[in-house]
Formats: sequence, C-alpha cells, structure tokens
Amino acid sequence: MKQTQLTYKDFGLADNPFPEVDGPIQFGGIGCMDLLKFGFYNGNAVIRGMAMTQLLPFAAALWHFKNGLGDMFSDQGTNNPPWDDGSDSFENAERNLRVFYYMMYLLGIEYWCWHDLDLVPFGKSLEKFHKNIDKMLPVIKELSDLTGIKVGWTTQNLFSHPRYTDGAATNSDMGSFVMGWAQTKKMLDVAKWLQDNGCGATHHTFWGGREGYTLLLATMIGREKRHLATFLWMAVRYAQSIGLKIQFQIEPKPKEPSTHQYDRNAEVVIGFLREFKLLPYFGLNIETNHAQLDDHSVAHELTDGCNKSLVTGIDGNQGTRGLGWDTDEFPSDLMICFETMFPILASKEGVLNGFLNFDAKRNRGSYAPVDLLYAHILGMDAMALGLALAVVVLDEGHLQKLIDARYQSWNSRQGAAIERYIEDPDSVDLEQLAAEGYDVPLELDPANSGHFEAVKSIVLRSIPRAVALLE
Ligand code: XLS
Ligand code: NI
Ligand code: NI
Repeated sequence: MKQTQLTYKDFGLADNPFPEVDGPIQFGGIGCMDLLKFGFYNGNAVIRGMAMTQLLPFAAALWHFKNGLGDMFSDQGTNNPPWDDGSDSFENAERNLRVFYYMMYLLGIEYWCWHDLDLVPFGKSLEKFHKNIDKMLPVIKELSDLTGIKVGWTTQNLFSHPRYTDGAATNSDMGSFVMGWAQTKKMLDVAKWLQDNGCGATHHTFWGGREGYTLLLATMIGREKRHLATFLWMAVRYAQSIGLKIQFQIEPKPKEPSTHQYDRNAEVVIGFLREFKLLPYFGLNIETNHAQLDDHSVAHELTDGCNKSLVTGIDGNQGTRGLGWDTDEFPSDLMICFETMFPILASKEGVLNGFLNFDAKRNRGSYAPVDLLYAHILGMDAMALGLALAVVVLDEGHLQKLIDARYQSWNSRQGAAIERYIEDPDSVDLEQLAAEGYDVPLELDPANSGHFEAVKSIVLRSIPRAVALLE
C-alpha cells in the first residue's frame, strides 16, 4: 500500500462518499469506542514476525459493495448510495469502482475480488459486455497505480443470466456451456492483462453457482460432472497457452440456489479434482457461510484443505445460526474468526497464501453509505482478534500438550508399525495383532481422556493474552 495521503478527489470523485472520515481509518486502541476507528485491528502490530497485512491479506468483494440489499421477499433493495444513479451506464459503473477503491484505501484493504458482471452491466450482448470490461481496465490500472491496491482474484458470473438457469458447464443445453466458456476465457485474458500491467490477479475462482441439479429425476449426473471437469481442463490449458500463471481455486458450496451442487464441500471437491486429475492445478477457496450450509464449521473445511496444503483462499463471512441461507454477513463472531485463523496458522505453511476476502454484505437495514465502513471495520476487528487468539492458543502449547497426551499410545513401537501398514504390509502380523486384541483392558484409561471441556477452557482463557498481542 502506498503511504501518501489521498483525498476522494485523487480518485476522480466530485463528491466525498464518506464525509464522516477525513482520512484512512486508524487504530484507536484496544476497545476504542469511536466506531470509525479500529478497536482490535492494529495495522502496525507484528505477530510471529509477520506484518498484519501478511497474516490477514484482506480483500473486499466488489459484488457486495454494489449489492442492492434486496432479499428473497423483495428484489427492491435498500441500498441507494448517492454516487449511484441507478443507470446501466458505463459512467455509473466507473464511479462505483472509484468509490470502491476510495473505500478500500480508507480501510487499508490491499486487495479486491470481482466477477465480470460486477464491473459493468451485461447490457444487450456478450460482445458489448466484453468491450465495456476492456474499457474499464485502464481505470483499474489508474486506481491500482494510485493506491497500490491490487486485484486478488477474478472470476466470471455464470449464475445470474437466465442462460445459466440449469448451470453453465453442467447445463443440459450445450449453448450455455459454450457461452460460459466465452465468459471464462475472457476473464483469463483479463487476468493476463491485469498481471502484465502490475494490477495483481494472482488467483482465479470457480464457484459453481448453479453447477448441480434442481431435479435429480431429470438429470444425468455422470455426464454433467464430466462436463464440469472438461470445462476446468479447458481453463487450465487455455491459461497455459497464453502464458498465464494463476492459482485456480474452487469455492465449495453444498446447495442454494440449486438443490445439490457438485462442489458440495472440501472433501467432495478434493475427490472430484482427484478423479479428473485436476488436483495439481486447483486449490480451495473456503467460505464460512458455505461450510455452515453444509452443516460443518469453517474449521472443518479449512482443516480438511490445509491437511493437503490445498487452501488458497478464504471467503470470510458468517451466516445466521439455524437460518439455512447464505446470508453472507460480515464476520463478528469471535469463535468463528478463531476457527478460521486457527487451521491456517496451524498448517505447514503457517500463513494464508491467498486472500481473506470479505464475501459479505451489510444487513438490509444498514443502508447508509457509512455502514460500508462500519461493516468492514467490524470484520477486520473480528478477524484480527480471531487471529491473535489462534496465535496464543497455538504458541503457548497448552493445547498441544493435551493433544499429545491423548494420542500418546500411538507413539509406541506398535503404534508406529500400524501407521506404516498401508505402505508396508509386513509391518503388522494380522494374526498376532488380533490375538493381542484379547488382552486389551476393557476399562478406559483416564490418561487417554480427551478432556474436551479443558480444551475449550484453554481457548477461553487465552483471550486476554490475545488482546494484549494486538496492543
Ligand atoms: C456465493 C458465492 C460467491 C463466490 C464468488 O454464494 O460465495 O459470492 O464467492 O462467485
Ligand atoms: Ni463466496
Ligand atoms: Ni456465500
């Protein structure tokens, strides 16, 4: 991020979109009650020898910045910011992008993510749409040069247009597959342009908005999954052909809007990628709310992915417990933020090699422009606290001591032999092992208790020291 002090005018804006603040949001001290300052996120803190921007590579989502805040009971949204004239014009799209950049500058967010359709409206034809994207690229470059804020990942919206009602790559109508490919190829060309012009775009996401089925009885699942794999292979090979080095990632989601989506969760996606030999080219972008829709925690999804070094991004958000919809709320739940950062810090890499994207929108009732600042500040504060808590729990070692004790029986010679068995069938004498099974004491050994409540206490009691880390 460049250090120079900028004003909204430097972003080519005639009016100040956020008159409530006169410069970048500052850290106001722990628990600061000026809500237009950070109360936990301290951009100057250094933790584990790393800068906060490295530990928390925040990205803002253009689609949620522009989100009209409609819902399933009313398409008519509540978000009518003064900078948006409601038209489909290029100028309106450009003004939105300029305000978006100014917002990220104020917040100290260094990356952003977008679908083709977020940038400019689709309009009357795919051709015109793509021409408008090309016209906007120099604006991205101008703003990126001005601020140092880069694109994190690009993607294509293959779920909004009626053409994609039954999916894109998995549509029963081949025309939709072909049109989806045109959009995807274009966004890979765009990523190449962005990279060549120093604007970032190191990652590219596939979220299969409607890649799944609505009615199983009318669906050829096997054929559709193969089409999806074909589509992904086309992206891999096309990127190679234009010399584009990009980290592809799949964002799992179990359902909604389709009944069942083929990229249901981390385990399912890993199996799918392995089946079609795509594993070397793809990572996982794990979204908290999607994990929740799959009745899992984000920690489960991330742990699955991290164990295989496959996590390349996070869509940090949260849902409303028990609701069952993808409400994409800004993260505020400390335990969710802890569960997000813990698997990443505990992983072999120890840091997220990708983006922590706020795939989050304001509540429908938070329609003031300044709520965009409040919302991101909330998310950044919460994630910072979650990060610090994960660091303390990991680094103080109390948890590891309990885990080590729990698994200690496996550290015996016999345990090691059993753990070798898959590779070395001679490591275990199956007859003898079964014979020993008769001698295993029938009473549990208290030494092997999981002490689960004690484990939870470790997290709770680490909170004060986590807070101190951020001071
Ligand atoms: C929607 C998805 C979407 C992806 C990008 O549920 O989370 O926003 O992140 O296509
Ligand atoms: Ni998402
Ligand atoms: Ni979502």
